[in-house]
Formats: sequence, C-alpha cells, structure tokens
Amino acid sequence: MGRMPAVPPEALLITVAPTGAETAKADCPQLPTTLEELVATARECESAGAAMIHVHVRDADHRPTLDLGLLTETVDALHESTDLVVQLSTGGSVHDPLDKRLKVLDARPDSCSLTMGTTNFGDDVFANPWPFVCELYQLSQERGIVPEFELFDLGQAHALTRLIDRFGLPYGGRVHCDFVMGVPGGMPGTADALVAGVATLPPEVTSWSATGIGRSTLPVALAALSKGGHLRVGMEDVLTISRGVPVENNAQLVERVVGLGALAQRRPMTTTEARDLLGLTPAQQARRGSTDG
Ligand code: KMH
Ligand code: ZN
Repeated sequence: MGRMPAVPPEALLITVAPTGAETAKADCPQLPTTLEELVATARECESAGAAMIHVHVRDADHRPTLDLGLLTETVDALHESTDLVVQLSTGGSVHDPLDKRLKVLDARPDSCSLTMGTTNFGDDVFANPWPFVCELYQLSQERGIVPEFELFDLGQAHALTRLIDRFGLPYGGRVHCDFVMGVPGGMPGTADALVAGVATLPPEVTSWSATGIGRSTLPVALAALSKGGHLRVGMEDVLTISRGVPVENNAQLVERVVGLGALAQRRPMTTTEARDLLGLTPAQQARRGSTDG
C-alpha cells in the first residue's frame, strides 16, 4: 500500500478540465482557449471549489498545441494567479507525436496526466504504447512530477499493477488515478463499469477520481460519490448542462458537483489538502524548486 494521506474522507477533490483538445472554439466560443480566458476560468473554478486544474493549451488560432513556451507560460501564470495544483495533459490531441508528449514535462507542472494504454477514441486512436507509458512514468519520477493515471478502460487499471511492480511508486509516494469513462472506444460511463474499475485497482492506489464524458457525466459523478471517490468535471468532458442546454462556463460545472458533493456530505477539498493527497508536500515542492534550478 502507498503512503496514506491524512486528508479526511469528507474532503472531495474536484479537478477541473476546462478546455481539452477536441472542441473547436468556433463551435463553442465560451471554451477558454486564450491564456487570459484560462486564468480567469481557473480563478473562478478555484473560488467555486476546484483544487486541481487539468490543462490543455491552445495556440493563437485556438488550436491545440504542445508548444513548450506556451505550456511553461501557462504553468507559471496559473501558479501566479491561483493556488490550484497544475496538471498538464501529456495526452494532448490524438494527432500529437509521442516525443512531443514527453517534452510536456519540461514545462515543470506539479502533476501530469499519464494514460495507461492505447484507446480507440471516436474514429481516431489515442496512442499510448507500453514503452511510451514506461518512459513517461520514469521521466515523471526523475523530474519530481506527480502523475495522475488516466484509465479509459478496465485493462488500463490492470496495467497500473504491472507499471508499479516494475518501476515502483510515483514521485511523492501516492498513487492517484482518474477514470475517464464514456469515451467512444473506452469503457462505458456507468456505475457498473466504475465498480469493476475500482475493484481492479492495485492496492497501492491511495485515491481516485472519475469523469464521465457527455451525457454520462451525472451517472459517473453520482456513482463516484457513492463509492467514496473524487470528481473531475469541465468543458473538456461535457458541453451541455442538461439535454440541449450549453454549458455557460466551467465554474457552472464545478458548482454543480459541489452541490452533489454536499448531498453526499462531502465538502470541497482545499488546495493544501489536495497537495497532501497527491504527495505534493510543501517540503517536496521547495526541494524541487531548489534542485531543478
Ligand atoms: N485529448 C485526448 C486525446 C489527457 O489529457 O491526458 C487525450 C486526453 C488525455 O485528453
Ligand atoms: Zn485531457
């Protein structure tokens, strides 16, 4: 078992995933795609109850990019303007090459997403071959970046056992996973699939969250609360607040799950608690700052 965090069970980690790589700005003008929009969204979501942000960056034409300068500028701006745990996506878009996805860690986020296997992704393929998973994991350990293991399918939950057996625990000693459910090609966004996923997690896992894509957002959130898990929400994952009604902004989605959490007697986790949960203690962060220069 990993080193267990001292965060109380009523604390609910809410991660906001505000942008993603799939939706075009032209189709959804309220999607935060500029740095100013992203920072404003991050501040609103932090006030609403989010403690971590999962970030995809867009270029000047609002298209997804893994440009290292933009990624670094974004991490720095989010650290300056918020106390959120900043997690960069290493998944990028389905068109991003593996070598550029490894370079994301050069932007020095607190956390990085790390998807545990290849998934059909609509009509595309989200490639995560085993050697890439191993390389990204070892790089995260070397750089002192806490991975969040993204699980799109049951086999990926099982692959986490293989990864930890082979390379040991992540930096910080905690193991945090996120079930990404309801992707066309991955596991369905159902309570049954979540229960199977949680039962498959290796014993080293110290915390997990879940998100349901599109209309599976509510069933997955309710099932995750029932199982004592944490939540990810945001416009990366869902663009309607109810059938046919567009999401106005990311904070609206955060506020909704704060309300669901309250019904389940869970309150939003603070950013300090989130750092403890994920193994990002102040001492470790200070050490990272001084050794990485
Ligand atoms: N955009 C998807 C292809 C991640 O951020 O790590 C991959 C994704 C997962 O969103
Ligand atoms: Zn993502």
